[in-house]
Amino acid sequence: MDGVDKEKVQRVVYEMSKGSKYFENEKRREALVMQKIQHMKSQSALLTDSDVKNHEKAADIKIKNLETQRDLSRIWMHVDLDAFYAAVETLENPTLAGKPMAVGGMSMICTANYEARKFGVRAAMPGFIACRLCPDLIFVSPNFEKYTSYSEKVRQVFHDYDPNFLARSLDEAYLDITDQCLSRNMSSEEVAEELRRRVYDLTGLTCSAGVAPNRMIAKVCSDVNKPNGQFIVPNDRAAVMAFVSSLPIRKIGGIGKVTERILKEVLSVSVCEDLIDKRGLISALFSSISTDFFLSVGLGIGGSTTPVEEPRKSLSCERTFSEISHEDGLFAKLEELADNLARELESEELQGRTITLKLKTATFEVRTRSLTLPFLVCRKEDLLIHASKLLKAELPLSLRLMGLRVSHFQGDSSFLNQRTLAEYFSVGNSAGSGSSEISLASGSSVVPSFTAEVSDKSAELSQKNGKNTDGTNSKIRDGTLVDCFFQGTDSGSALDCPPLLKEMRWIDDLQCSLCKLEIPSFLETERQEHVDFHFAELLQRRYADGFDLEAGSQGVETQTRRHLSQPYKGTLSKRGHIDRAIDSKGKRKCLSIDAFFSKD
Ligand code: DCP
Ligand code: MG
Repeated sequence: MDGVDKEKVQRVVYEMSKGSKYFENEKRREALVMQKIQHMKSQSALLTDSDVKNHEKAADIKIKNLETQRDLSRIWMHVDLDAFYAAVETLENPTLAGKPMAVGGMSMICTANYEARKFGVRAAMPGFIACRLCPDLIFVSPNFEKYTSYSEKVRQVFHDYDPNFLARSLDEAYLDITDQCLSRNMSSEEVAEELRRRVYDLTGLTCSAGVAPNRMIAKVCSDVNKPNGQFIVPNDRAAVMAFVSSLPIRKIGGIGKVTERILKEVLSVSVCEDLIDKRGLISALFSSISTDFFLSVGLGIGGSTTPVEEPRKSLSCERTFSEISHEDGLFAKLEELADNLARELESEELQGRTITLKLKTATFEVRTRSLTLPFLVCRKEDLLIHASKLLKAELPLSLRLMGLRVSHFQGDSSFLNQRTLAEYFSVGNSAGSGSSEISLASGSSVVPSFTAEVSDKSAELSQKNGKNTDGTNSKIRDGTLVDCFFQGTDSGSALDCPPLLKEMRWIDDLQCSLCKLEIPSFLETERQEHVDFHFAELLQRRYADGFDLEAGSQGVETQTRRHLSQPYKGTLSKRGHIDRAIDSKGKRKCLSIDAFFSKD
């Protein structure tokens, strides 16, 4: 973005997206981030100097441990092709060379060449905004077959340098070049130059490379001299520390826009070195896993051994499209996905039990809906039957993305440990008032519920921070639909909560206790959506099971309605009541999850 008039770009993007659904969604997200920042600031204000000192000591122990894991024996290279899709299109049509062009359409751009980037045009920008920024912009429609075929050629070269190279996408990969350097008595710089030349000779594409003792730093390095360049951090602790000391935290994979803002605004952390300086506060305010991650970033320590290849856990495909709300159109998309996925399952000889439907609505809300079958499926027809049920339950809908995933393949028995929602309900319902606890079968890894009385300040702080007094993490994120529920009770006590969601927590700050899905804590939006999903699912099922959310005859359900209708005004429906959906046999129909989600 050097030389780009950033102010102009920001102004144009703001003016052209103002009032759009995307813009409204961004505003909602912004409000949540602000809420999170305020919450963390108030947590921070509660800390005494001695609290911080104690946390610093704990962080110092972690740092000592991390240092023992520092490995300077391997040489990693990260390679990333330059303006990949755009470069392929230019090779196929040389008249595009030197002219600003983008791959994509008016609704979204996949990438732009470097000439267009000078105007501020970039990936994931709507094409109509790109046109305003660069009126001469040429659009080319994407052709994924072409990109896959070029990627295969590039991978042939990668294979010669590291047969176990780790491909991260069509245009990037990590290679362990230690053996190349040793056996051919070449420096890492020479190996990188040779590899880049060979990629160019074979395909006509340029790429950039980064070399470092671990993958985290190598990835940052490949961006330093992009395009068509390389950058090396030698295998030496001092060199690594010097490189990360002034490195902006945002350059690190895993630190996105939201984490960057939280670290900046709450802790005044902007470069990696600050993560070590602020280790006491970081340890006090973040989970153990996040603290470990931030400290290893500050020390420049990343993965240096080739990960053992795990058997595939799932197979999926998804499509982004311009808004579709017509039922036929939505089911046609689903059929297309089922067809595609069935072919891939067939080619990999896989069959799975769990089908997951991912939906991104026109208002940019992402939802996932799953069902686990008692038998294996792989045929298009089977996928379609079950996925259609999931889609049907969501109608009416207006979508811009749909995805389909199959998981729990033959041989994967992890789903057997999962309790179904029905089981939770049966235990919960037998408790009547919802005051009893449900203990999960998986035992010690499941942390205790957070119903314990909080007596002192540090315990309160830990509790708010998602940590139990024993240091384990339990609380689900703040600012979620569930939070409204927890905090909205008259007594303010978590004891009034219904049993299902009292039991929902992030095991080891990673895994959802209800469905075992793993979502790291820094993926905050995804976590929030996941919690909201379980909560809506609970309400939907309860309603379908015959509980009356309105009559107030069931204690728990009365609470449900009261608390949902507080911060999420109109949650139950914009008309202020739930439709009494009765089918032709006089049975209550399952309400769309939308009924519980619709916001004013
Ligand atoms: N891509 C996409 N949508 C995005 C980002 C990328 O479809 N939001 C596609 C198009 C890119 C390709 O993936 O060409 C590789 O992504 P990169 O982030 O590596 O971007 P480029 O290779 O285009 O550019 P760079 O030179 O910055 O690597
Ligand atoms: Mg690239």
